[in-house]
Amino acid sequence: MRHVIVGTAGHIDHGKSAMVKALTGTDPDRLKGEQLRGITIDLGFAHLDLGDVQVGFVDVPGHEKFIKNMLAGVGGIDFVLLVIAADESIMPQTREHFDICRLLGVHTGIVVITKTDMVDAEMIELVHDEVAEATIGSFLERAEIIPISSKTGDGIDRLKKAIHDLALSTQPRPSDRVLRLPIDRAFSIRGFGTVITGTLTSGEIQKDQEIELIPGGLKAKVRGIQVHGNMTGHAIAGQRTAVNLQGVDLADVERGMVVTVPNLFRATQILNVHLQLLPAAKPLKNLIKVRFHQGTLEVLARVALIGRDSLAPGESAFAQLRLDEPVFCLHGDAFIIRQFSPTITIGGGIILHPNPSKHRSTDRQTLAALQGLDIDNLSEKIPVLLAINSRRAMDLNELNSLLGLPGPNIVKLCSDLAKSGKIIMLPAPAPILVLPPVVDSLKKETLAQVGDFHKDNPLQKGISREELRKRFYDDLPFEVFRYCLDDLAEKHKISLQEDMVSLFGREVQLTAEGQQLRDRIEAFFQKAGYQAYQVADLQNSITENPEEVRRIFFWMVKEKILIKLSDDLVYHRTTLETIKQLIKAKFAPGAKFGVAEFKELFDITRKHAIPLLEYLDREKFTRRLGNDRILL
Ligand SMILES: Nc1nc2c(ncn2[C@@H]2O[C@H](COP(=O)(O)OP(=O)(O)OP(=O)(O)O)[C@@H](O)[C@H]2O)c(=O)[nH]1
Ligand SMILES: [Mg+2]
Repeated sequence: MRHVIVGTAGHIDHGKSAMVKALTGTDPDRLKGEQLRGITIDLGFAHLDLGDVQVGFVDVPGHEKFIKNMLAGVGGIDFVLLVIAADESIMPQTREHFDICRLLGVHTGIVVITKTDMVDAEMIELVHDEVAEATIGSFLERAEIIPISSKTGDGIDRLKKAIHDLALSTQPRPSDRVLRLPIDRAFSIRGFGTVITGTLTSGEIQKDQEIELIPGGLKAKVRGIQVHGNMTGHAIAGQRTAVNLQGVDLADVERGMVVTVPNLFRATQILNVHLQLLPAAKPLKNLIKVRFHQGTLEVLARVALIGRDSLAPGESAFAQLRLDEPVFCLHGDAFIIRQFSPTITIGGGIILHPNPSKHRSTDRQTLAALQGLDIDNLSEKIPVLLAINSRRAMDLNELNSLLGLPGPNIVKLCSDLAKSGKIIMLPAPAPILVLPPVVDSLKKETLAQVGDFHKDNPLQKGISREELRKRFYDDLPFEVFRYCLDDLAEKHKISLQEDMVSLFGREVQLTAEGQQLRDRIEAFFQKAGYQAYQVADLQNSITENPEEVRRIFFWMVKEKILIKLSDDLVYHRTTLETIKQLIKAKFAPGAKFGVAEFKELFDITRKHAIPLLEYLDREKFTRRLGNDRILL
């Protein structure tokens, strides 16, 4: 079963709505004003069942004042029926609608010549020739041209068959995109609450799923779904869909918002685009204000041309659009711009970056980046998107908020890129993506920093990890820091010990004078033996250069040459070793001894004995049991 959305296009009064009614039996002009005035004001919808093809019609208004509404409908169509009345032939909105379809990337359609009952055969022939000429070089160049009369029913069956055949021969919509349903109508039904409708342009929607409305970020639950008037559990891309939302008020929903999956996308106000100016437009000046249309939304925007002051008719260029309000767009979306006043369509194009960073890049850099994104191959764009990101790493969700691919697809794309070495992908709840040159320069900076630290602090084993991280990796996920350190350690560039980072193979270096002091301090504590000294004793004993003595003393404590049991109790490590050996010689494992015995054995006071015994307990050499110790 194929589902297609077919849009009408064409000048006012050329018979678009009459044609839809002749095809489907449904009058798409549903508003009172429309029926009274005989013109279409807003979008109309109808459904045609052609067996293996289900067609949803989006009927648009032809009046130039309502092009805004036409644009809200044309965004989601698979192909167009360009309607031209036989008695008037090509008129201004015929051209404008045709241009809009071209700019939005509509790639196929059918030309319908209506009102054939009002003219003779020769006239139809003439219109036929005009159409053939006007479509040369466009997506409609090879389109069927079908004359019909909605009044007599002439040609309607032929048109149905053409729609059926074209539906089957057009590419199905890519299913590899996440849910997007740009809202074109919102209303409230008593007993149900808020209902929105729109063309499901990508992905699918399920009953009971949670959705988010962007912009605004409102969350809601899908209470029910209708496709062509029938309740259903889910709807897929290419279907006209009505969704009953639970948890939002009608006042919070409007045309232009998009229904999508929760917690992935953000609205944006700056877009980097490739912009094409129509040949019939006036030259476009830099920073001019325009009306921006994408999906079902319209906002005012300023066009900042990149690297040029103006754009000539028919030309194309890269530009930045600065929008008055936030919108939800993705890389690859097509858009239209219309002149601020009078409102006529002047151009359109493709969004290349929906959320460019605000940092100042030169025009040259921006141009190069945009050229890198203006290509077909999706996987080649990913390193470009990483490179132009203002931060040095991105997580997978952040990347995907620009692309909108389903989870498994984006993971596969990135894993393949990582395998070929084009990016580095680090495991994390949302994998972290970083470019190899970024990691290379981080590692370089890290090595230089560790080296400098050694120079400035010869007595310290190394720089603390945290200090290093803060200095170079503060804006980066922890995974990147760990990856760089682990990689440097693996390559024997650095050593990692506890929380210290040092250059590989580096020993603590003392000057000759420092070495001498170190020896004297060591001798001092060795001489003390079991009668431990205090730090103050040391300062009284070695009086010159107290600052250096302190530094070396603390370094020796860190190196565990000296063991500090408390502020006034410092032992040389060999003394503590001797104590252990003597206890072992005197007692068998499991034997008990008391504080008195211990004091006696080493001829020390209680003041020293207790901290020493507690130290031995901590070392798991002894275990306390009441007032006694058990040798382990
Ligand atoms: N004789 C004849 N009249 C037609 C035919 N198709 C449409 N009309 C008449 O032309 C007028 C306009 O038709 P619509 O279908 O409303 O035209 P439209 O293109 O939808 O107009 P807008 O939506 O306002 O742009 C109506 O009065 C129709 O009855 C046709 O094939 N033959
Ligand atoms: Mg109409």
